[in-house]
Amino acid sequence: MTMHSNALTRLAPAAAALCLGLQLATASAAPISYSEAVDGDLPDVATVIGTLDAGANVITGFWTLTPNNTNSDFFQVQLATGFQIDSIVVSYDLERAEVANTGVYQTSPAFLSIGSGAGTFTGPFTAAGNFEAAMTAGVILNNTPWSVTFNVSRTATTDPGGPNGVPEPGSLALMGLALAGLAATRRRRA
Ligand SMILES: [Ca+2]
Repeated sequence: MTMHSNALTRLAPAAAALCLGLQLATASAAPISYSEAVDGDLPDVATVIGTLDAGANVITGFWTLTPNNTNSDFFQVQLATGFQIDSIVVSYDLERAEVANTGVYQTSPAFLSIGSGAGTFTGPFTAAGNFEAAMTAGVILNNTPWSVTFNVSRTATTDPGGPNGVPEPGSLALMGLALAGLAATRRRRA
């Protein structure tokens, strides 16, 4: 057996590994969906509650008058390499929360103040790291709801299969045929 005739057997595992890698990359977790009503009251010290995925990552909570009359809800989310935050939407009823003091920041790799109060903060924010929302209200009606939505997409350079982010079976088959053809060509030349 010549060195060239081994090309196919060397390339086949590589092609299989490549296909598996693409499948794993697209079989990612769903966008974050955190609700204080379901998942528990957020603490007043920011803790990471999840990693952002493509789509609308929605965190909802509510300010309560108990136990300390100044309920503060802090949380952090992580942005992985290959994703970007297109916009962050902070929403609450100003009529119910007169002294809301809320802020959204990127805390790593560098500190960046993104915006305060209710509103839409338009990115894209592309630096992988941690983002924090500090939701604090002073004068509120009890059980005033708030929400923070991170709209996330894949960055263009890491999108494996176009706008939908899903590799087409046809393109994978073509890639396999190309690798097999390359191996066959090199074998014939041997
Ligand atoms: Ca709360």
